Amino acid sequence: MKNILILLPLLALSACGPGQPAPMDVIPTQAQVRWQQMETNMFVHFGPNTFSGKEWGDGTEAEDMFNPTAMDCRQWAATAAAAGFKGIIITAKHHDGFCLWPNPVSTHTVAQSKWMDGKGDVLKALSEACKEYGLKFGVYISPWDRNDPHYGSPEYNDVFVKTLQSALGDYGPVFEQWFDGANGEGPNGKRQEYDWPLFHKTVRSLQPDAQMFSDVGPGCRWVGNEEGCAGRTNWSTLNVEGFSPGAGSPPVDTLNRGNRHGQAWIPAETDVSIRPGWFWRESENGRVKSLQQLLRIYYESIGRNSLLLLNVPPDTRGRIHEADSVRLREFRAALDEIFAKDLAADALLEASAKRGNRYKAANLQDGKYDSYWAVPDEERTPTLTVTFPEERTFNRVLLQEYIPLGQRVSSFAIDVLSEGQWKEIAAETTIGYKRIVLIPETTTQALRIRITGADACPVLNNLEIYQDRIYKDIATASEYQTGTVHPATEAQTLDLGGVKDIRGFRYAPIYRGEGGVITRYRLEGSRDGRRWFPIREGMFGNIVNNPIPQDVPLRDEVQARYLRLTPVETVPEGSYGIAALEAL
Ligand code: FUL
Repeated sequence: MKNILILLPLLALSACGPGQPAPMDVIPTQAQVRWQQMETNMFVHFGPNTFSGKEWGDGTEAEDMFNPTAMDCRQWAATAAAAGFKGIIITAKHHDGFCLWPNPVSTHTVAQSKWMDGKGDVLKALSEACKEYGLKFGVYISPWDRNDPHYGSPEYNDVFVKTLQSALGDYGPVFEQWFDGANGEGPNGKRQEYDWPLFHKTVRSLQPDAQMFSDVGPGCRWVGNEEGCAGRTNWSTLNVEGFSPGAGSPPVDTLNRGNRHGQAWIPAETDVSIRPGWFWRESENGRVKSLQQLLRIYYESIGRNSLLLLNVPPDTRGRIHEADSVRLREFRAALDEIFAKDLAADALLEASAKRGNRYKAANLQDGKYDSYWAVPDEERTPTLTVTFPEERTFNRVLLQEYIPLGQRVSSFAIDVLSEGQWKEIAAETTIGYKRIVLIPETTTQALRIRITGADACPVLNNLEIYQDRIYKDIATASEYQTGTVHPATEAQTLDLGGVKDIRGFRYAPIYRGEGGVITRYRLEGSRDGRRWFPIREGMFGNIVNNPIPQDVPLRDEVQARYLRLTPVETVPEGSYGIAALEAL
């Protein structure tokens, strides 16, 4: 009996060839793998800003401002589930400090509002709706708080820990805790020194499986922009030593691409809004992203080794507006059509190197996550030949690395057989959890995936091939991509041709273009161009991260022929770009 037991492992080894490839030094936790498999989640920005039209509230908003008229979290969950999302993350507390649940350590919450006579609780309603629709539930809780009187003192860290305990302790499992990097001034003008180790410990003790998002993780990282675009090269590993969320984070292009051989497994999450802003506003009902823009985002996030967190902000009723839900249905239908038929499902796969039958190339076609194709340890540049039963036409190649063993491939190429010759049609870098390569439409009977660089023997678990007839490969377009650049000392004057009633104004920086942005401003008006009167001073919320046009409503209508916008602060210092200044 003893002998047989000893022999068994040996027999297993000789029958199946070498064992499982050794993992890389840095690999994901099981919870991180499950998180990555969710692929698309819905972000929900909701709070006082929904009612004020601001992107960043300043914390002085009256609690009664939050008063949804037909609140329905089940409608959000139903919309998310129908769109194929796997989870919802809600702004439980944004920078204005208002809590969407009765947070016992705050006096600026739903409990102080007249909504549902102060008995309402958005986190309770949403967590229950998520459960009903089979979705996971996550929370965004901003450390920056422009309302809390303790902000800017050590006591605030304790208040924030209690806030986390309340939001994470009372509503069941939380799959992701979103920590925003913004760290501005509190109500008394002071900034806070955040106790990150304490915040992390608190989250871990209450929700051990929750992925913590920030610029530098520890669970997952910001992708470095709010446009829905992960790096074409995208490592899930990141160097974190010496960095912190917010101002102390690595440069945005590093966040976008990660670090090869980075110290920790911190994959990218791409957060982007379906509308120009993060919060709902009436004026943007006609500016919901087009199907083509959403498909571009899909390919540049999910298709580039990132999760997609698509923001769909509810309106003042507390419902997802029809303009957004219709677009989401179109998006789902398009994805279903594009990915309906895997043209590689019945192809013959032949690998240039073999690691025994257990790791055969056909594992790439079996639809099982944990069964993969692997080659011998010393083999770094294997080739996989894919032969179809007959000629096929396609334009997408989808590859997946088996990330529980780490991210290994650093470059690969795709060749197609054309008149008896192999012709290279794509040369790319990383693969990661999922990579979708957009290639020109090709008709052929065979193609070849050539791994051209890897840090350890490549291990892939999936190959699929598709023909996408919907996405047109648009360039990212914006109406505000051109403009002029001015020294920060120069004001902008707008002449409306005659005295008009003005209810607000729009400043548009040069989107993805030259020049910096105005972050703080002074606005004045004049009827004759000589005598000027002050209208307001303010700050453009979130404009550095998301340089979209800023519409600023005025509290009281003014009559003026001229408007003058003077920069008070620009980022970077010294100059700013302007694509438009308009009266609303
Ligand atoms: C940013 C915030 O400042 C924005 O308002 C928004 O919540 C976005 C998702 O994160 O850092």
